[in-house]
Amino acid sequence: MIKRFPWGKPIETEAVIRREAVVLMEGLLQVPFFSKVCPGDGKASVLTYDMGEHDRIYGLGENIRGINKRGWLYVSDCVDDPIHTEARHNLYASHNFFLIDGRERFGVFVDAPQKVAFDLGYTDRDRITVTVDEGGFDLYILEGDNLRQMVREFRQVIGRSYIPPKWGFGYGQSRWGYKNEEDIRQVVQKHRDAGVPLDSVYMDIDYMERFKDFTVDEGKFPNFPRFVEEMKAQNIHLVPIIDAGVKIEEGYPVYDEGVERGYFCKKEDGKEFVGGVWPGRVHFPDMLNDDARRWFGRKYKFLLDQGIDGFWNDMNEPALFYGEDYLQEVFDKLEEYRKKELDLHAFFGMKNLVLGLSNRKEDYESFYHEYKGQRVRHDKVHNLYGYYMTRSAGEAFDELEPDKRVLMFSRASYVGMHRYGGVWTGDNSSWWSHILMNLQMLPGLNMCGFLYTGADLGGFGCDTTEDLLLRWLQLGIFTPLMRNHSAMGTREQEFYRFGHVEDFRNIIGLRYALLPYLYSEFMKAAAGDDMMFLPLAFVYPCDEEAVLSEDQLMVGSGMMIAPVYRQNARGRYVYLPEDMKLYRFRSCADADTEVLKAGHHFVRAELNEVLVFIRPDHVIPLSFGGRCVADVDMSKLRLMHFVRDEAVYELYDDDGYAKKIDVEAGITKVRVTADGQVTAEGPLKAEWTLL
Ligand code: MIG
Repeated sequence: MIKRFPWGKPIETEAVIRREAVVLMEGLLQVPFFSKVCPGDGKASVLTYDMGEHDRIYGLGENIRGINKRGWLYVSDCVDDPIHTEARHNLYASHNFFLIDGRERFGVFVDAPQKVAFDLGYTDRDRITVTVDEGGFDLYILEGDNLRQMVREFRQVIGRSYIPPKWGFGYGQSRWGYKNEEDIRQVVQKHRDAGVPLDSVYMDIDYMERFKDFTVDEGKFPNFPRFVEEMKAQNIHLVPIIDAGVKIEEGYPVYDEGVERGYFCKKEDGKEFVGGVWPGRVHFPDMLNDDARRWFGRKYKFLLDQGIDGFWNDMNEPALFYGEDYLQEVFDKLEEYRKKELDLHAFFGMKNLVLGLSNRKEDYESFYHEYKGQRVRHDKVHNLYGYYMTRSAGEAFDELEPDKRVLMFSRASYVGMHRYGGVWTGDNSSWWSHILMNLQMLPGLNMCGFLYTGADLGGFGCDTTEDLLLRWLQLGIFTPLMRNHSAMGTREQEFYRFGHVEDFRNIIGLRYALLPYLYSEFMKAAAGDDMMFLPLAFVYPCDEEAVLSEDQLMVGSGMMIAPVYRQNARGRYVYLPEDMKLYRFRSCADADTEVLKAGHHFVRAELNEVLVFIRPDHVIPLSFGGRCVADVDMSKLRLMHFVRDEAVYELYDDDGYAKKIDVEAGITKVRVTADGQVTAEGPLKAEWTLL
């Protein structure tokens, strides 16, 4: 059961959309579990909970550190900061839902669009302190005895997760710096020539005319619709980026209309707030204002009309290189420094002045939204901005493309946005530790409704290496969003920059072999408000070693993964909570298998080998691969199997586009008996072989 404890006048976020399924409680003072509740009137509110020594905490979505989040201070305050070290407190998202399991078991969702701090045993290792910045909020408390079931209950009230088109499960190649059609053609050609599958190429900010949203630079793309066609003919989807800030430039229709209709965020004095981002000076569309949101969403039509069917929304924390008013102050102050002797204090004062220009608190406090008929200062709703930008697109797609799914994922997000798009996890780095971070984030994201998600494979910042990319892909082949992306100025990291083409062909090819399973598991999770990536703790709650596992995950119903994330490793330790069958893949056509007993094992995995573990009495469908998602032949399927008695797999499939989903109707039941008999019942007519 979920109970809601409102405090003050919460700002409606529309994260929870099934209010009727939640029991409304009177006030905060009745809140169970928390030992101290200090609802702040005009100041921050504080809740504290005393943990048992070995209580574990799961959730908080996109955040650094472990699957068990205990022992750190996490802050919900969406920010664009590309250095994701373990010292960080906040990233691009605010996902305020977590579960505690141990002496007691309960769930907490702090529905508050302002800043919220989760001190989970940071100040005092046995205490949780949740601090909500000034303002009202809704506190939701869930009780239950099964973690996965509790997540489902939460997910039911926040609404169904976004579902991408099936091609969105294909491999995507991206790089900040592809200049024009020719660059993109080359990327595609090189994949096709080498037999490395590919479904999409991403277009970063350079495709635009001077970084203006909803424009295409004609110098670089002389006939864009024709180019989109040319790519489609090769089964390649182009996916352009859209940034939050709108360039200030007279004669640019998005700017002109926005000013004329009053759709940009304004300051106290009624003038539009001016910030600096890639296009130079920009205004921020008021995504929280219904009319402005509808207006901005309709702008995506410009690209949809040219054949585009996927987008990524960036810079929507919103990122702010500088606020113009403050920039002027800084210039003035620098003039003063010119006259000073730069001693220790003066020098650092000057330096910090410039460093402090970006994403500055006072700037976020200086502009307003028109939200549900009220004027609301930005910092009070800061964490909703990316959510509402993506919502603006999602709502427009429902009108413009009622029958066809459009690919959409965002950088900034809040719970609720999961209904409109997925997320990628932002500017990670080419560090080995970030493979593990990618893995550890997945269950938390799923808990908060974000199923369509993935990291920049190979790492965004810094220089990658071939082995790092290979190892990262070995995790990436399981994530719904599988995209290789990197920053301008870093080492190029398309597969063909490296020597071992075959390894890339095999690993990426394996993704396409796994597609029937991954798509089926994703769709069932979305339709059933379930998780696709689970901590072992959620499946084996009574097995202490499983509960403590931080570097393995369950993927769907029958599979466990344990990727290698250390350089020069030739294998790794894996814990098996029960007997499992290991498939060690070198390609989608070449695997050796071995049944391993429950317990600890050192499992070999060379740089070209992927480990997949199957639970007893489970089977997993595999295709023969393909050069793109459309190529994958669902009429010839193989089965990975570990059958002692009997296994039944419910394989869901559909056309990959329809927005209306009927899971029951799309399921084919595949039954395998211990003696290897395969029977199938359902819409899919396939030839089955055992692998
Ligand atoms: O400030 O568009 O996270 O994926 O390549 C950098 C350029 C802006 C940040 C995104 C990244 C993208 C980059 N953008």
